[in-house]
Amino acid sequence: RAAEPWWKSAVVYQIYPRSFADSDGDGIGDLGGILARLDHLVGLGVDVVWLSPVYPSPQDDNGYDISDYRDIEPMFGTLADFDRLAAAIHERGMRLVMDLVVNHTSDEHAWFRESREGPDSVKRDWYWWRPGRPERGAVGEESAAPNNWGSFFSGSAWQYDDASEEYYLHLFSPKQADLNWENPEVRRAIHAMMRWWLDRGVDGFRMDVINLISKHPDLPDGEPAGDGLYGDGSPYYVSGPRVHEYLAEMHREVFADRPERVLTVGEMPEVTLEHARLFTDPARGEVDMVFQFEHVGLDFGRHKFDVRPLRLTALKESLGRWQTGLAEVGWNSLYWNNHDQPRVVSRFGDDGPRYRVRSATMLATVLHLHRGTPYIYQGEELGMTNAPFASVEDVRDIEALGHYRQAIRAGEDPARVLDGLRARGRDNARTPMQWDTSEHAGFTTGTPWLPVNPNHATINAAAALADPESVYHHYRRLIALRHGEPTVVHGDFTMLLADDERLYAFTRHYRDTTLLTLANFTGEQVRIPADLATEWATAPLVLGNVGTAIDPMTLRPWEARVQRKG
Ligand code: ISL
Repeated sequence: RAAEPWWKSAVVYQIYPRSFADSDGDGIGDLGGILARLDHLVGLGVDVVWLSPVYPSPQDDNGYDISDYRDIEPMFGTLADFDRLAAAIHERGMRLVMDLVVNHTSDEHAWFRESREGPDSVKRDWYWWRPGRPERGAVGEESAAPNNWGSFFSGSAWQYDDASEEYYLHLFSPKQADLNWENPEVRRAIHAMMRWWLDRGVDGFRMDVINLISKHPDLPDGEPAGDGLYGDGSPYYVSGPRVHEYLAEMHREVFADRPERVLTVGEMPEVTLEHARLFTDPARGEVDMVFQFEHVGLDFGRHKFDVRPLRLTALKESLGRWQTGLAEVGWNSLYWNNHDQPRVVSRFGDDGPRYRVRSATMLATVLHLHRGTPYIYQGEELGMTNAPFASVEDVRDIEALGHYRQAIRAGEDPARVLDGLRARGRDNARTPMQWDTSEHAGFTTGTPWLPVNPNHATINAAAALADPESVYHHYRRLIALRHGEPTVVHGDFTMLLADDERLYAFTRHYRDTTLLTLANFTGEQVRIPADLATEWATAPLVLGNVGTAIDPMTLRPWEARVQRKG
């Protein structure tokens, strides 16, 4: 196993800088704030810090709209602050992974400004400019757009530019213009930028929507989607025609001949297991692992804001299939949360006072005992919950606001649309980190850009550190277990009780050791099926969330346990 890459036994911690810690009182988190809080991560025991984007940006999508790839957003600090932070992370034995957002740039990026100068600009072809279709409507209107694709943030995926009388493609907001990867100069500029960051000492990249970078060059209309307002362009850009070629080229140009082994993780909405196997097959040299979205889409109705209950059997079928599918070739990333997802304890657990800690630690146990690299999103280790947004006035996220406007225009009931935002809106993940009981939870001395969750009076890092039974200490124990027990890293995976709607059970096996993970996804006591109970009755407890006295026949509400044989 000596040749195994370091990231197979690593745990990654994601920081969303604007909501982590504010060092200068402007109400927005920054690099100085992160530096001052590194001990929190050291105590937890994580190996890698991933920073969501800290580059200069108009912040239309909180930094996922980058206007300069080689600098730091002034609100977050300077390049010198960045170098200090990187050095401090390295001194503590951790690594640093940067977000890489290269499907699109800000419309304020110098490349786009130049591209926008007109059809003769040498950078015109760096983006997707197309004339309108006058036969469909008045040029300049959405109806005459080059095709019928809708954007991820509602509305058309095309923005009209008056000066040149053409439209440009934006799969996300109009301020996030899609780069044209067909153009080799675009790819070379991105590779050079990536090498520049690696030379500065970063240890890897989390690649934003990297499976969307290759578009079918004809940009064909899509079939009517969802509410029928726009066409679904995804067949023409999800894992598009040249994406594997582009990632293999990037690997050759940026990563292949560097002395150090870096981490590359591709964020890939709608990626299939079949493509993921190709993306992560080491022999192909594309990326180390992908973020897939299947398990966080099982409770969607017509769309993400249309809330349906999760069926546990569906979750097990999905995660189990990914475990098996990437067992021989490739590697999984494991996550419940990130800055785009609602808080998992509110979504799949119970965030009420009685069972919040129990259900959060149960969910953590299940995830961290799977095979793959776990990602912890800031505040998840405290069992932070969704936020109580009183009205749409409290919502900041561009995706949620776009959906709200579109749904109201389509005649939906505002109260119900707001319920959807409360359950699924991305701001749930973006309320400030809860450090202590002080006014703004120790996040800032100013006014936070998004209000702190009032429950910081009880849910906060200071309280969690002081309580050995807290969610924080449970995460710490799970991370230590992964570092000390090779079965958690390397063991093969077998799902048990696949048809059970209440219990999640699986084993991991490596050499002479088998670990059983058994978890109750309900707030009721549940009997363990007799043969499983008998088989494991005397196996010692490695880790659990209800103390050390386990009942071999039943699981208490939201109980999780890991037992060992061999
Ligand atoms: O948030 C989502 C769930 O509805 C997705 O549509 C999300 O936009 C998608 O997963 C891509 O996410 C990434 O790229 C976006 C950015 O807004 C997200 O924050 C980022 O994680 C565009 O850069």
